[in-house]
Order: sequence, then structure tokens, then C-alpha cells
Amino acid sequence: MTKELLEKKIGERSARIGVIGLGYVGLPLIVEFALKGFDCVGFEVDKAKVEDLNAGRSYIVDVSSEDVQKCIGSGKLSATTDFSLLGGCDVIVICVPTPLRKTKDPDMSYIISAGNEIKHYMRSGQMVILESTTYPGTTDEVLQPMFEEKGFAINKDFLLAFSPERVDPGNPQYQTHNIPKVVGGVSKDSTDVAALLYGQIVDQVHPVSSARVAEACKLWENTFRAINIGMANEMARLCNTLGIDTWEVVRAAATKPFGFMPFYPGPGIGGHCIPLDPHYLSWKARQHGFDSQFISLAEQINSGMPAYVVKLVSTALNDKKKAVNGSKVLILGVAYKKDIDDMRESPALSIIDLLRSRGAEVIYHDPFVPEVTFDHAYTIGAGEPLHNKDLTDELIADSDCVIICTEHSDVDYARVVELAGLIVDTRNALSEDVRNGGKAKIIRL
Ligand code: SAJ
Repeated sequence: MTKELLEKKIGERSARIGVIGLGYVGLPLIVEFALKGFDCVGFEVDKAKVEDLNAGRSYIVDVSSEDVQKCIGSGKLSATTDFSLLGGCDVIVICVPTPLRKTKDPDMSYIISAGNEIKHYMRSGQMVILESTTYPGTTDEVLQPMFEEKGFAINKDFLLAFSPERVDPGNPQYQTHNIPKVVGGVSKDSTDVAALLYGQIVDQVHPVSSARVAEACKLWENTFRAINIGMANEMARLCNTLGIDTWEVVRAAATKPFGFMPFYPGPGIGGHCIPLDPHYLSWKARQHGFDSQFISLAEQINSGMPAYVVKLVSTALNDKKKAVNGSKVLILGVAYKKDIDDMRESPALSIIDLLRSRGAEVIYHDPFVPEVTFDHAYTIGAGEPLHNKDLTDELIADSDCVIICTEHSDVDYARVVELAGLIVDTRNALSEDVRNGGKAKIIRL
């Protein structure tokens, strides 16, 4: 039976592991398995990634090129675009994107494409694990029938499980090995063997009774964040209305040693997870006639923050008898969160678009992001990329308003406060001393 066969191979680390999708989830995962001595094959549709990896170069901030070189050099890791090699893998982990369509419905095309590749080359004795964040039911409703259509039977011929990824890009404290791994199979055998597999590379594995529980767990985690960030953003607007310092309130509330977890207001939420994942849950719920009000309310508040920031800018310029139209606005930090280079769903894109559509000249400085491109979803500038500008004294002094969108660590904020006339700080990046050290008028969320 597949269980015994795979348990033996995993135990003696002779199991050959395939990972489909070598992005911020798949690459750290496959490198962990390769460093532990498993023979690994990474499957990618992006030739450039394959070439980088086989040349020993990492393109993911949390994976060192040294580790990639070690794995490639030892022959434990290779990357390929040739999906026929899937047939030679004992375990296949799917780490492909799960974006939203324009209609905010799940885009399952990447999972289905990966499933079809696996199905095409499938042989008896394999285990498939899905890590991509998706709605409860995907593993047993979408993937399992694909493999059974080919005449394979669960447990007898294959095992199938879901294990949510929990990568927090740029987090120096938590990396693959010390983030507890939730694992749920479509059968007990699947749960047991998937738990055994992950136990080879992570300190703590948490088995659950089904793939659906594991899928729902991930969405609960990220929905929890989206809703609490939404609450922080609404509280910021409420405190602003009452003339209360939001950040001082959150800092004070965070002194409560139990029953409270601080979240902070910001210019909106970015990344490929928090803005999107809750919609996978609400979409599935709607299929069963359940309307999740919290998810849609959080989306409404969070997606409204860029416009709120632009309103703050407009009011502040107006107080200086300036219009947005014709003003020069400098954006500090455009990545979706601090000290990373990822632009996906970054609220800075919406802020830039709103300002430019109102006639402002917008420039940006972000040491992590050399170029920003706008697709046709934005009002103007589609196809006309913006390029990172060096943070010179002139650039700061010439701006009518500086917006701190992302609080990267390596920016000299004291110099910005000294030279700028007006600053809108959406991240509380400016300490009280820095705020008091310069002449700039400072507006905070
Ligand atoms: N944000 C706020 N206020 C906050 C926290 C975050 O405005 O209090 C914003 C951030 O600036 C960012 C967005 O929300 O634009 C998402 O931030 P995030 O910290 O959730 O970061 P992600 O999306 O890169 O990673 C998250 C993981 N982060 C944490 O748990 C801290 C985790 O939820 C998941 O492992 C990951 O998404 C994922 O891949 O699902």
C-alpha cells in the first residue's frame, strides 16, 4: 500500500520530492527538504527562475544563494520546466498562486493546471500535497476527482493532503523550520504520511482530521488579520475625528498582557494573501447561501484607505493654499510592507494613481523597488513605469508633500523632516523626537 511504501522512503530519506511553483512559498520549502538530504526537483513554468536556481542564484529574500548553491552542488536540488519528471517523484507539493479574478472570484487555473500535469504523469505510489491558499473543499472536490478519473484509488494508489503555507516574507524570527505546520489529508493515511514528511523539516506538525479543516484554518488566520487591520484603520479614522493620537492609543492598549493583539493603521493592505484570501472564504460561503459580513466590511474599509490618505494630503495642501493639481508629491516606500521588495497589491499603487488622476506630479523613493509599473486597472500611467529616485536633499526640499507609505528601515527620516515642508506619515515612521526636530508640518493617520 502507498502508506507503507512512502513511510519507508521518507524515513530513510530516499523519497524524491517534487515542488511545483518555486516562488516565496515553494523555494524555501524545497531548499529545506534538499538541505535535509532529500532528492528534490523544482518545477517552474518561468525559465528565468529555473536558470537562476540551477546557476545557484536565489531570487527570494528569505532564501540565501549560498543555500541554493549548496543544494545544487550536492545534487540534491535541480529545477526544470520539464513536467514529465513528475512521474519520478514520490511526493509532489503544489505551491502555485491562487489569485482573484477581477470579479473577486477565486482563480483556480494555476491549481487545475498543476493538477493536470500531475495527473498526466501520475503513477501508483505517489502523494500529492496542496499548499496554495484556497477555499475549503478544493483538495477533495477539485484535485481528488482528477486523480480518480485516471483510475487511481485513494490510499491504494495515491495519498492526498492540504497543508497551508505560513511564510511571512522578510520575517527574520520565523522561517520554514520553526513555523508549526498544519496538515490535513483526504484520508487518515494521507494525514499520517504528510505529517511524517513535514516532520523531517519542521519542529512542530499539527495534524487535523481533514483537508477541509486545514484549508479553513489558513483562511481563518488570514481573515483574522484582514478584519483586525480593518478595525485598526477604522479606529484611526475615528480617533482622527476626535483629535486623539491613534498610535498612542494602540501603544497603550498593547500593554494589556492578555486578550488584546495590536494591529496598526496603514495606507491599505497589500501582499498576495491578506487582501485576497478572505474572498476565497466568502466566495465558498456564498455558494452555500452564507454571507460573511465581516469580510466584506473589512474589504470596504481597507480598500478605502488609499483614498483616505489622498484626502489627508489634499486637505494638508489646501491648508497651505496649494491644490493637488500641479503639486509635486514624493512617496517614500512603495513596497507593500517594510524592508521587502514586493509590490503586489501595494496600496502605494492606488495612492499614486489617485494623485496622478488629480493632476499631481508623483515621484517615489524606495531602495527595494527600482521600477513601478501600472496595468490597465489603473486610471493613468498604464505602460509608463515610474523609476526609483535617489533621496537627495533637493528631491525632498522640492516636494510640496512627502507621503510615507512604507516605513523602510534604511531611510534617514530626520533629514526628511528637516528638509520637507509637509509630510503625511501613514505608518508612524517618525518618532516623536524626529517629528519635533524639523520644520515640516506632519500629518499622521
Ligand atoms: N498591515 C497593516 N497593519 C497591520 C499589519 C499589516 O496595515 O497591523 C498591512 C501590511 O502593511 C501589508 C498587509 O497588511 O500591506 C499584509 O501584511 P502582513 O503582515 O499580513 O504580511 P504578509 O501578507 O506578507 O504575510 C502574511 C503573514 N503575515 C503575518 O502573519 C505577520 C501571514 O499572515 C501569512 O503567512 C502570509 O500572509 C500568507 O502567505 O498567507
